[in-house]
Amino acid sequence: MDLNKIMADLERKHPGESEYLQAVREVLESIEEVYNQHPEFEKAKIVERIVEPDRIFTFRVTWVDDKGEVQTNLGYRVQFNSAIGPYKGGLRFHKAVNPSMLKFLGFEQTFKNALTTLPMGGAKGGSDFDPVGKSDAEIMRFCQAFMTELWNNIGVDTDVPAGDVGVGGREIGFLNGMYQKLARKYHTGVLTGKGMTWGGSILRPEATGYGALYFVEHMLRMAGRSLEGATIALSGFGNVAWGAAKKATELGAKVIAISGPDGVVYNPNGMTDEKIDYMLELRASNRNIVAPFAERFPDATFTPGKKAWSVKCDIALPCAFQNELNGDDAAELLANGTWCCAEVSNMGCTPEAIHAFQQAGILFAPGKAVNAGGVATSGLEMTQNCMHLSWSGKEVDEKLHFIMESIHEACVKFGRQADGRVDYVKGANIAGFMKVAQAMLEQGII
Ligand code: 2IT
Repeated sequence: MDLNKIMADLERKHPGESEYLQAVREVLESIEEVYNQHPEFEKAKIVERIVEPDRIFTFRVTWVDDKGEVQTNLGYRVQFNSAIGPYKGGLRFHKAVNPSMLKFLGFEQTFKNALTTLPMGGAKGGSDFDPVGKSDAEIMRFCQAFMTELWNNIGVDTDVPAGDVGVGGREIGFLNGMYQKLARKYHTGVLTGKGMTWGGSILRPEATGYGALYFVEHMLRMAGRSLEGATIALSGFGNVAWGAAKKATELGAKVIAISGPDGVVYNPNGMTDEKIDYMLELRASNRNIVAPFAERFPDATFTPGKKAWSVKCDIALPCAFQNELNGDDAAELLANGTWCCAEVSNMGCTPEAIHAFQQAGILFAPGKAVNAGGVATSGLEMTQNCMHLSWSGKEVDEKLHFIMESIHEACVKFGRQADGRVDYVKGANIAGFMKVAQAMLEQGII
C-alpha cells in the first residue's frame, strides 16, 4: 500500500474534509504493515474500496418552528460498508454536522461494528439541525420531517439507525412513530434505542458508558491497576457521560469532573445517585450547559471556559465530541499525573494528543474499541426484536460483558508490541480492518 498516494488521492477527491481524512489516515497508518503482508488484499484494492462509503443520501428537511417560521435543514445518511451485515449506526443532530463528519463517523463505525463480534455493517447519518433551545414540539416536527425523507432507504435488513449526539430516546420515539406511520406495517427493529414498551432493549441507554467502563476494567487489570479509588474526569453530561459516570461510581472510582460547552464542574466528593440522575435532567433541558449542576449541588464548583482536562485526575474519559482533547490538553493531563485515557466519544482525541499519551507510555484506548458497547447492545436489541422477545437486564449485561472482553482480547491479540505492551490503537484498527477486508475479499469485486 502506498499510504501517501492513497491519502493524496483522497484529499484531492474530498478537499477540506478534515475529520474524514484524519480518521482514514489513523486507520491506514495502523494497518499498513499487516496489509502489506497480504498481496491478495492489494490485488483486490481493498484499501481503495474500504475508505469510500458505498453511498450517501442527502436530503432537504423543511419544518415549521414554534413561531410559525419555516426552517430548512440538511439531512444525510452515509451507508458506508455492508460487507459483514446490514448498515448500522447512529444519527447525529448537531449544528456542525456535514458530510466530512458523517463520513468519518461511518468509517469508524464500520470497524467498530466489526469488533463487536456481531454481524453489522457501518453507517452514520444526521442533520445540521441544532437541538439547543428547541421545544419538544419543535424536535418532534423536525424528526417527523426528517423521517419522511429517510424512511424509504432504511429497514430491518437494510439499514438500522440509532442515536448519537443530539439524538436520544425522545428523538428515536418521534422518528419511529413517523416511520411506522409511513410504512403501514409494523417493523419493530428498524431503529434501535427504542423505549422499553415498544421494543427497546433493557440497558441500551446505559450500554455505551457501561461497556466503556468494562473495557477500562480489563485494560487496568492487565496493567496491574484498578478502578477502586481512582479519580476520573469526564467530558459531557449526555447519555454516554451519564452511563460512564454511573458505572465508574459503581465500580469504586470517583468522578470528580464533568463538563459542557460552557465550562467544567469540579465535583471533589464524587457522584451520588441524585447527581447522576441530574445529568439526565441537564440533557433533557436542551440548554446544553453544565453550570446548573453546581447550583443544584453546592459541594461542586463551576468554572466557565475550562475543559474537564484542566482537573487533576488519574483517568480521563472524553465522552462528548470528536477532537475534544488536543495536544495541549494531553500535556496538561500528563503534567498532572494522569495515567490512563480511554476515548468514549468517537475520535475524542486529536492525533497530537494520542501521540503524547503513547510517548509518555500511559494507557490509551481508542473510541472504536472503548465505546463499542453501545452499538453492540443495539445489535442485541435487533436480535431480541427478530425473536419477538425481550431479555432480562442480567442477560443483556452478561452479553455486554462478554462482548467487551472479546474486544479487549482482540486488541491485545493484534496490538501486542515487542516490549510486551499493548498498542490499543493498532490492535483495534487491525482487528476491525482484517474482518471487514476478509469479508470483502470473499465476496468478490462489487
Ligand atoms: O457511535 C456509535 O456507536 C453510536 N452512536 C451508536 C450506534 C448504534 O447503532 O447504536
